[in-house]
Parts: sequence; C-alpha cells; structure tokens
Amino acid sequence: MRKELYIDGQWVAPVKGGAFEIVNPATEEVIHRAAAASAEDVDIAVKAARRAFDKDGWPKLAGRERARYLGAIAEGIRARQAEIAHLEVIDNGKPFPEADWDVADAAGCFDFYAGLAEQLDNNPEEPIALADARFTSKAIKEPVGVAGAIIPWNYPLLMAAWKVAPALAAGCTVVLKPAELTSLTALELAAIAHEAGLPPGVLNIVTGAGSVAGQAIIDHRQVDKLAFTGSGPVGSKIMAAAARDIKRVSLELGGKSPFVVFDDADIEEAVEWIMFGIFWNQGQVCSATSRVLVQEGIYERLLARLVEEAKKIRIGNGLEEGVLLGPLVSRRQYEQVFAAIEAAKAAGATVACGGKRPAGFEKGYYIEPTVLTNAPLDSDAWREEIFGPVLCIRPFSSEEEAIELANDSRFGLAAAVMSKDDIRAERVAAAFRAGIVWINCSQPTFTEAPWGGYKESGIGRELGRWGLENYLETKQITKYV
Ligand code: TAP
Repeated sequence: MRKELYIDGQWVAPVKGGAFEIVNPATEEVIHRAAAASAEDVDIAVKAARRAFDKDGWPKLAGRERARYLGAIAEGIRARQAEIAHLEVIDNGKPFPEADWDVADAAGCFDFYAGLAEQLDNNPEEPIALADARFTSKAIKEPVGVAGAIIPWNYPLLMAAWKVAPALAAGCTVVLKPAELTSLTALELAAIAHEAGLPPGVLNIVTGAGSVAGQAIIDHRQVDKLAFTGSGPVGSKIMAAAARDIKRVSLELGGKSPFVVFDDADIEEAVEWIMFGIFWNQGQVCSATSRVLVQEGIYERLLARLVEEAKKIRIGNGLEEGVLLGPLVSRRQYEQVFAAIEAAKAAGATVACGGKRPAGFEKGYYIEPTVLTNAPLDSDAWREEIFGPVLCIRPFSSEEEAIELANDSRFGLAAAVMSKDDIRAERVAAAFRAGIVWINCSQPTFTEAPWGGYKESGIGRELGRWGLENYLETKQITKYV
C-alpha cells in the first residue's frame, strides 16, 4: 500500500512530511499510515494539473485517445477487483460482496465514459440557425479545465470513478482528495492510472484532511471546477469558496428520502426493498430511503414483518461470508448515529427493533439494524440525515397525505413509491420533489442515468451524459460572412 501522494505522475512524499492513521472499523486496528497533504502539496498538484491541461495537450487529444486511457483504467481495476474490494472492506467496513460490486461498478463507469469520450469526436460542433443571414454560428464543447474533486468515505472507489471518469473523458485534468477515513482505494486508482500510462499531471491524488488539503483545493485560484460529494455544511463551504472566483460547482449532498408503500403492494416485496433501502452499506448512503410511509391498512402487518426480518440480518466483519451488515465507518460516525437514536427516543420515538450495539462484539463500530416508530414529524429523527442503519416508519391514510409528508423536507435527493396500480405509482413519482425516483424498488443505480438532488441535496447531476456536462463549457463561434 502506498504511503505517498500521487502528483504529476510520480509518488512523492508530502512537503511537510505529515501522516495520518487509517483504522479498520471492524477491528479498530490501524491498518495504514497515509501521507497528509498540506496546502503546499495541493499547490504542486494543481500546478501539475494546470500544466497538463494548458500545455501538455490532454484536452487536445481526440476523444478516442482519451477513451483508450479510460478503457485501460477500467481493465486495470477489473484485473485487481478482488484485491481492491478487500481493501475497501478493511477501510470502510462494508460487506465484501457489496465492495466487490462497487469495484465492478467503478470499472464500468470508466468504460461508460470512455464511450462518451469517443462520442465527443463524432459531434464536435452544433450548427446554430441564426435569424440574421449575414452571420453563421456554431456551438462547440470544451473541457472546463482543472477539476478539484472531493469525495466521501461511503463509496470510496466508486465516488472517485464518478468524478474522475467523466472529467478525464471531457478533457479536464483532476486533483482528487479522498476522505481521510478511506484513502486506500483512491491510491490504488492512482497506481492503476499510472500503469495505464496516463500522462503526468492529468490525474493527481492527494490524501489528507478536508480542513487542510480539501480547503486548499477549494481555495486554489487555478482550479476551475469543484465536484463534491458529502455533507451539507461542507457543500455550503464549497459554494462559498467557489463564489469568490466563480468556479463551476457540482454538489451531491445528503438526503432524507421517503419510501411510500400503498396498501395494494406485496408486503414481502416491500419489506425486502425497504431493508435494501436503509441497511445496504450500513445505511451510509446519501439516497437511503430512511423515511418509510406505509398506508394504514397494511401498516401493522408490514411493520411486524420488517422487524422480524431486520432482526435476522447477520452482522459482522465484512470479510466473513454471509455477513449483510458491517460496522459503521468510524468511531465518530458510530457515536453520531447512537446520539441520533437517543435523541429520537427523547423526542418520543419508539424503538421497534435494534437501537443497540449487537451482543458478542468486543471491537468494531457495530449498530443493530434499527426501526423507529412514532418519530414526531418535527423531530431530527424524521427530518435529518442519520447516515446509519436507522429507519423511521409511520402510517398514512391518503395519497395526498403521503405526497405531502414525502415532500415535507429540505432535502430532495431520492424518493420511492410502491404500488400495483401503475397509474397511481407514476402519479406519485411525478409529484415527488426529488432528483431520483424509484417505482417498486429502492436504490438501484445505473451509470447511464442522471444522479443528483433537488433542494438542499445538491446542484448538478452526475452519471450518464449529464455527468459529462459537468466538465464541459459551451463556446459559441460566430462568423460574419
Ligand atoms: P464531510 O465532512 O462532508 O466529508 C466529505 C469530504 O469533504 C471528505 O473528503 C472531507 O475530508 C472533505 N472536507 C471536509 N471539510 C472540508 C473543507 N473545509 N474543505 C474541503 N473539503 C472538506 O462528511 P463527513 O464529516 O465525513 O460526514 C459527516 C456527515 O455527512 C455524515 O454523517 C453524513 O450525514 C454526511 N455524509 C454524506 C455523504 C453523502 S454521499 N451525501 C457522504 C458522507 C457523509 P476528510 O473527511 O478527509 O476530512
């Protein structure tokens, strides 16, 4: 494992020589000491990215040439899929099959954007019909420049892929900072990009603290665009920093996403999707459907089945076979989630199941799958992101009430509805104020489809062709003929 920063195509020690420890959340053991980048290191990385963009010709390469590098990175990830998934488990805590899936998806993301890079060659310009015949005009797309990407710890490699792949496809160069908690697979990505022969400076990966390395990226005058996934407060800081020199910004922030289940839904299917929607990745998912609304006719039966199934979930070290729920990512996250459960109880919520540390674990940041009922509508438990395996559930009577409750949130990342009545499901889907809507399921995510939120859940869309647009400018060229 690497103990250095990847800057300008080389592994380098941080200027000030700092380091920080990475802990396995299942064992609480220190598994790595990573390099802590300072503002000086970030400055060197940004200048390398600037040179690669302005002078070395990365943006001038044909899309198909950039696609070859992206394809090679995808291949490099696949060639070491199991090894990288193992790192993700010991770093983040998630069960191995989930990590394995994430790694495969990250490779798929590089392949997808390789395809879009090639397509840029096919549509280099769009003619514009002008009313004034003395002029001709066309629009072309150009890369934004140097992109600063800051990512969270819940999907470490995948979040890196969601930002690096479209940025490189568009012709941008990148400085990426992973979360301190989970830096290991980003360093592997740097090694893979290096093996793929990516030119120096095109991708730079700096590990380190958000308040130091992250802040230095967002403050840097030579960064043209910031792409961020993480918490709302840091998202606000990024917008404020970007406002100073009008950097382009895309933000994917948190949510408190509703899942509306009508009384014609199959209870077993609903329970399965509800559990997937909140317990996958220990509930540390921005789009987790953490507020479940169930029509009153089936509420009691569904709740009973949900509690029964939640209690059966096998908890343990993500490396053990059959484990479905691993530890939370860090002691801090674990304490925050417990504090949220305690606050929910104090506000009047009832713990239908979970709410405790599971028995038999001496080490590790484990929390039982938790279902809360009676959380008051004005409580933090109902309104704020908990980012753990904690679900709030309540009954509703009418479609109108369900939509009102679902949309009564400052967030608008995702929403789900389940009903056998297709017309009703489509109607409710249309009424949700959210960027991602699932019908009869929760959480399936596709590289081809736009991902992002309404309201305080963010700005801009990642993935699909929308993800590429984040890294492109539009230029008008008009000629007097
Ligand atoms: P954040 O602080 O938002 O961390 C996300 C990223 O931003 C990390 O790489 C972090 O670096 C970096 N960062 C922190 N301060 C920064 C600054 N001043 N300038 C630039 N970058 C900065 O999230 P967290 O503290 O890990 O988690 C807190 C809560 O955020 C969670 O409980 C959860 O509710 C929410 N969260 C949401 C998401 C998604 S996907 N929406 C993901 C993670 C967390 P370091 O961590 O290395 O310091």
